[in-house]
Amino acid sequence: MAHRVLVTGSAGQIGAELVPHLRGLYGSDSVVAAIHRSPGGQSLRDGPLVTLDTGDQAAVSAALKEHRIDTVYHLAALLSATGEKDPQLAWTVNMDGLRNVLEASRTNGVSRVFWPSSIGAFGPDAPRTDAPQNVPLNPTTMYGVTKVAGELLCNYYHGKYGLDVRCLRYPGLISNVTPPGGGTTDYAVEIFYEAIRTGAYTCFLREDTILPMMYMPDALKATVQLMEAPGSKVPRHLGYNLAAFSFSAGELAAAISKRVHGFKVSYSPDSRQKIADSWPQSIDDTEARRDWGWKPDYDLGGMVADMLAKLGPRLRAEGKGV
Ligand code: AKB
Repeated sequence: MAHRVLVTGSAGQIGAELVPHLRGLYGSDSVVAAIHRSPGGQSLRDGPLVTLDTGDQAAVSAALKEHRIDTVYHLAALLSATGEKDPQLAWTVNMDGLRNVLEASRTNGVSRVFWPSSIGAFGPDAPRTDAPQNVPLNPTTMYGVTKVAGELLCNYYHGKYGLDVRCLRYPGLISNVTPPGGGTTDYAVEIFYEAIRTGAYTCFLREDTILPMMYMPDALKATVQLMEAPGSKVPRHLGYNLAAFSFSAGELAAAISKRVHGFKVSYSPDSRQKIADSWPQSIDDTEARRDWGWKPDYDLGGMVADMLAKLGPRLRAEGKGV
């Protein structure tokens, strides 16, 4: 079936790669990239591009109608560290935006919606290792509160209106295209840029901090796989746990040091440490594997090798490599 897709938050870390990926699958004209404040990169301009404030439900509705959208990927959101700096704004952007998108989708005949939940949905009451799918979710950040409430809202729209909303609990995502902003797992991307640019990095988390992570190609694969799975394979409309690998900040630094000689890492934990400490170190994604066949391609070594192979030549060409 031909798709007509809208991606909100297209200039963000996931959107910047999901838009070209979906355009490759469905055709450039079929995927409308929506941006808000940030203009985003050149690749977003290879197809339809609109400016859209998801805080404005009428504007979301109008965009869905004008572009005859049947599938929405609603990615526009604030991340955990930014959310702790301004919890009111995090609630407004993350919750009002989601409600507006769900309501506009159901009233405009959209057939499928994707929404990203996160490991941020977990709190200290979840087991630290292999956090199961169904476990008390008592997050201690506003970001986490919006992720839990958002999952419940998605599930409500499915139960009440039959809107086919699908959600993933992403781990920290690592990519060489668009750096994230305002997240707790951002160190795992910044460290690559600094290894190449300066040969030194000061990490804002402790060396022994272990978090679940994933390389962006796997995140794109999981997202499309979930969205293309037949309804019979997606019984869950709350977030699916999604995992690839876990590592400590020290283990990542060591893996990079093997390939970047003389790389120096120091540790100066800040307020983000408390957020990281409230999240599990690894999560159990058995249900995603069982229901729709999820399996990651990258492990830590594969991710590090590919990040350096892609980012190194690019930054050096820009005159930014050591
Ligand atoms: C963050 O650190 O806030 C995000 C996330 C894990 O949801 N990357």
